[in-house]
Amino acid sequence: MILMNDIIREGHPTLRLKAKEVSFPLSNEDRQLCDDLLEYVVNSQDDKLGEKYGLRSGIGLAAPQVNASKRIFALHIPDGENLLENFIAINPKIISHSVEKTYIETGEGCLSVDREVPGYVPRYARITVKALDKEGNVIKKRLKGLPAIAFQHELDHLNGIMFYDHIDENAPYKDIPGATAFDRE
Ligand code: SB7
Ligand code: NI
Repeated sequence: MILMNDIIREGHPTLRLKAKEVSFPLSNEDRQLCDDLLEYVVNSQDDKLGEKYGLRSGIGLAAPQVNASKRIFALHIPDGENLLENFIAINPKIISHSVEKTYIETGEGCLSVDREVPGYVPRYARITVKALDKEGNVIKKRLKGLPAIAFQHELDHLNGIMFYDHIDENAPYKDIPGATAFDRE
């Protein structure tokens, strides 16, 4: 089971690597990694289990964050629409995106970053994505809102990119041309 101590923090070199594609059929090790990532995001959003195991709540977790440089992440976004609930993405890709951008009004956070970094993180407002599931089936989805933002945050982790790389240091709350704010609340 993944606990906070298993999550590497900024400064660890693995977070800056381009993670490796996963091959199929999945090894037992990769299968376990998928399940562990998903278990973390689900448990961390459960008040009781989160408290019991001391988990910081997160809607997503990428393999590099547990020091496994592989193209895998898990997302659990209970939003009624059911688009990214209990979702595991292997070798994920954005196949097309809107011109329009979006950003979370209150900024982003990261389980690998133990500080608040203020500022807008520009993301594509709408994306069409492809990924493989554990059996190697191709999953294709159109995402907007928080699911689209979270998918881009996790995909960045597979490419060694941190959310604050996107923030304008000199003007963190500068207007982003062509962007509509997304209100998480
Ligand atoms: C805000 C938070 C996340 C994604 C998008 C906006 C996920 C935070 C947890 N993670 O560090 C996952 O990489
Ligand atoms: Ni993160």
